[in-house]
Amino acid sequence: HQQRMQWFTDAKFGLFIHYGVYSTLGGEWKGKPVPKYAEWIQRWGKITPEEYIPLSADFRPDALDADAWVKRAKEAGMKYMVITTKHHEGFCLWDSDQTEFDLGEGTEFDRDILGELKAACDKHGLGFGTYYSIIDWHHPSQRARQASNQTPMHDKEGYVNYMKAQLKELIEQYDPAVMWFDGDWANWWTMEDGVDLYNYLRELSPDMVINNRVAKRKQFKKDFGTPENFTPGAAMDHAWESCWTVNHSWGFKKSDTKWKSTEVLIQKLVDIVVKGGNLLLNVGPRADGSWPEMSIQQLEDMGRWTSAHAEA
Ligand code: FUL
Repeated sequence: HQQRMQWFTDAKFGLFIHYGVYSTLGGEWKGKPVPKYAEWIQRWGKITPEEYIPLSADFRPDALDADAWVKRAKEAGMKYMVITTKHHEGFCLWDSDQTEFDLGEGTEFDRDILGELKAACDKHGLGFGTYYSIIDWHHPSQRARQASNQTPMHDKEGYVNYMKAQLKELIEQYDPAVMWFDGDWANWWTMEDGVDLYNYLRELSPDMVINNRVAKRKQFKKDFGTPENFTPGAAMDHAWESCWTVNHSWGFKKSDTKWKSTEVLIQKLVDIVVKGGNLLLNVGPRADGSWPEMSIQQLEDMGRWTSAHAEA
């Protein structure tokens, strides 16, 4: 365990990317900004699956330059990245055999963006990580829950098999160094389910680092803890990574101008590193793959600081 985790605890600083069909809306529905996180717009904007699914046709990452993304991270001092390969909306950023709601059949765009990012990470020496949500608002097992939180989970076994098949695809195609789960709070997801999934992945990829949201995050500590918008007050007896975003929303949101200052971001990095953790700092690209100017600026500013203070 110690040896498997070493590169991760040494890494200290990584790039988080929230990117999906929600990026096409930029946090606005029918001309109006929708409150809260932009990647939750389907829920908070009460968008029906009939309205949401066709939006995937607008998701065309034509301006995505994998090399430029990874270089921005590297120059900021980051050692790995984690990208949302499937957020709660259920859309998959790779051509999955398990669904048509993906960057494959779902759109006319035919580049393998995860493959491009993985290749760029390999080229520049960064670890490549994949975020995968357990909650899936598109999958038939949970689609009805959109309307009411009381609807029982339908065919859980079928959905768990779907997840396992997709995770196997991600591992076989992109060999991620980190698997970053989310959505562990779903009331139908148990500690036992999480431990089973963890063991399944451990066998498929013995060295992959897996976050604690694979099971119930409050009880499960393997492989690392995931405080969100929060930095613990002291060092901990297990590996951990705090995630923060450069503004307020994780996914691209046009109306979100609450950019954190470079000073605040550097203070967070230092505070986290002295306590033995990692900082996973998030950027939300626009649907076409370009980044908001401010986030490019913030990473450049951090790079000036990290390179001046880098250990020999
Ligand atoms: C949360 C999610 O619900 C947010 O949308 C975001 O992905 C954040 C990092 O984790 O649990």
